[in-house]
Amino acid sequence: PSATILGYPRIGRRRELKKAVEAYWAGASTAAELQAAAEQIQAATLARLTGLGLTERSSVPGTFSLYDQVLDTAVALGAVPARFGALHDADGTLGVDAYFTLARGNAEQQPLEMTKWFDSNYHYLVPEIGPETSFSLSSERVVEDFAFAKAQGTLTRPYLVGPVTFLLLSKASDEAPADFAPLSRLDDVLPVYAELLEKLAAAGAEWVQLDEPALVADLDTPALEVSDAVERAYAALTAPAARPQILLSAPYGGLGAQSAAVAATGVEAVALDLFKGALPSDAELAGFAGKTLVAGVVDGHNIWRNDLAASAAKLDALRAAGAEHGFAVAVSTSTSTIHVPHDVEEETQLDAGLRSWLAFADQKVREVATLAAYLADPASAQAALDEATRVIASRAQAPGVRRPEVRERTGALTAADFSRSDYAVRAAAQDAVLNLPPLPTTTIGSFPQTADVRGARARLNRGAIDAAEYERLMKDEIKRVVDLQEELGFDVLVHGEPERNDMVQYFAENLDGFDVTVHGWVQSYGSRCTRPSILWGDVSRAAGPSILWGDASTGAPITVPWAAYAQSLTEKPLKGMLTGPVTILAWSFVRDDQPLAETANQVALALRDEITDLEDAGIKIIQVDEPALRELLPLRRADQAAYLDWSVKSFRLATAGARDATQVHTHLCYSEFGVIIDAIDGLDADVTSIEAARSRMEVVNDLEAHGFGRGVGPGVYDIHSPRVPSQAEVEELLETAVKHVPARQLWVNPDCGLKTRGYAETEASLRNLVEAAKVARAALAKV
Ligand code: THG
Ligand code: ZN
Repeated sequence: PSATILGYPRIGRRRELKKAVEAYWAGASTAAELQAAAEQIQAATLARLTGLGLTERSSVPGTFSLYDQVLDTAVALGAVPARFGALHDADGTLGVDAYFTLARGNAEQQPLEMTKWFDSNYHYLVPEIGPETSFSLSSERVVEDFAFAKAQGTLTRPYLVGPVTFLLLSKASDEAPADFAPLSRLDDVLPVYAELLEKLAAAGAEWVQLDEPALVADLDTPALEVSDAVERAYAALTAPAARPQILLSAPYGGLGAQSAAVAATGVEAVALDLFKGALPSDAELAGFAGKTLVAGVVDGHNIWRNDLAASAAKLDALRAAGAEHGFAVAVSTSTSTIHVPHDVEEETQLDAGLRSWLAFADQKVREVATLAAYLADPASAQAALDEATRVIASRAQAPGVRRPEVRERTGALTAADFSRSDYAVRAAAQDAVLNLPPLPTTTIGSFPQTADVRGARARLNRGAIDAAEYERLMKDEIKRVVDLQEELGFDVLVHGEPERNDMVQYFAENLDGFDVTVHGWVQSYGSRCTRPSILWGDVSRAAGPSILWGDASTGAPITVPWAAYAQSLTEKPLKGMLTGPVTILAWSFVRDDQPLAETANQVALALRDEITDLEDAGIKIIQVDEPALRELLPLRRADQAAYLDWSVKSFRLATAGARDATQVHTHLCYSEFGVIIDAIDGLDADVTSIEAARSRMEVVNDLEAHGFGRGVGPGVYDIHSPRVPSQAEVEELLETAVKHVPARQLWVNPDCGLKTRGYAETEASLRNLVEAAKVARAALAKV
């Protein structure tokens, strides 16, 4: 095909998939009803994509999934970890219940681990592969989905995670020896892939898409080993006579050193990310002779309208190279459009100007079609190119995009704005004010969001209650949460964040330069979605409801009234809660017209203003969460230092205005702390809480090796599961922790916020946590 996209949202325009799978899990619908819902979504997608211009055979990607594409591939290969026992049906297949057991766990087994898909906010399930894993074709769902689409009149291009990426993203199983690498099983998965390709060909598939994003990242496996795997994998997969043609896709960046290996394969087409990655050199392009080069010039990962003229220039260069070297050129998105919402047209509440700057998945399909028309006949697309140029120019001039008062502040920053006093000075000032016991106990910030709390927000939004009533309901909830923490015996309290829908969207709604969507859901994992905000202009806190409240450059307080109310209920220190600049950027759609560092500093200054106001309201501890610090880490090692520099600086800019006596906390979620521990240290927070329970406190080894010198709270229980940890279990983890980290540095807290948990298990878990801390404290006193 001359125009395609690498993938399309699967959740449904109104999150129909979420509703269907959650109903099935709840026992409220049957497997047949779930299948019918899945088919309805697929049929709607086929109609939509063909209607938008993907009319050629094999141009519509078959990227539907009930939960996750990596899980789909694992299940197709039959790669079930031994710890789950026998999940296969008698006929050797893995059915929908086995599939969801791997995704969600069962009474005995934790689910497959979840982790971030490349540098996106999408999470995939991590396959567990060992020498004992047996591979056999165990699900033909991809063939069935193809047959369904064919019956609807569309010949799709079925999708699988490619074998090299599949194994590189897998982790070693519990049974595997210490030095085992899943990639060593390559030769064993290839026959199953080949069998599946053969079945797809038999069903009528002319093309298949094998996704190999691992080729654009620097992973632990040496590049030469990866190249060798690519060569072996695609030699095997291209050998059979009866197979579909293969499109190897390499989204999320340039192929770099793997370009030659990919070019040397016998695949018929290669999709390159030419939005994030550079145009290949002429020598690299020469390697694609005889293939189709699918040019990913339309960004699949962000929502800005494509600069069609710039894309056309790239296509011109490729067409010329293709004529010389003998390859064809087609047009695509750079990545799957799973990262963006369905359709800008749904967002009728947005300003028409802003809407014209945006392209969600459906608009991107049109852009791809336009650029394919350009390739065929440049004159036919000229009007569309000119229109895009005009809109992008108008965006640059629009009010709010560049505000002098914001730019003056970032322009005037000096080194002093990024640093606090020495830690020793701060620690002494904080000790004098806070008077905390050893091993102080706290939580990460959010408490369970009850149906009542969410219901109150929904009623406020549809006008059923007024702001005063909403405030009263939220204050009731805050009082309940504060009283509960007092009763449990916590040392540092939180207000529980009932007023926040999402830790990023809440701030976006209160900052100038952002807008939020109504239907802009994007899958985060499984049935869970987020609605990323749009950061389109210069950022500062918005003016308050009255002109007496806040001014033009520093705006009105956002969190202060809630925090101050909660502090008024207790003698204990109450922790103010903010979301850090890097996380606000990572979980929003961020403007692409200036460096991220500049945008991050603007957000940081708004947070800095908020910290000053929290201090003035009597808040003595302020936590600035950065769970996404690891997420934006560039995939190429060469780019990582520059990222860590600006991201760490923006956190420091947000927090360095705090007084010495104000204790600054931060919280980070994902593991692999070894990788970014220098950056964590560079944040210079007084206290850092981190996820540790699932890895049995392994992180304390990293902290010890690094000589981490400030406060640290390695999480003592995993909040991602409803399981209640026993007091003895928490005591044991604390015993481990004090062996590696000096006790005076240690805090006791759960792994993460409690928002998604229920109250019953939360109360029981927190009670055990506090009691265990008391025992550990008594043991310290004896030494
Ligand atoms: N906020 C945002 N992005 C995130 C997280 C977040 N990315 C990483 C991580 N946290 C992802 N985790 C979740 C956890 C729960 C949900 C979504 C992402 C979730 N969503 C609700 C749902 O799908 O039903 C909808 C939430 C809502 O109503 O606003 O439960 O915390 N931005
Ligand atoms: Zn967390």
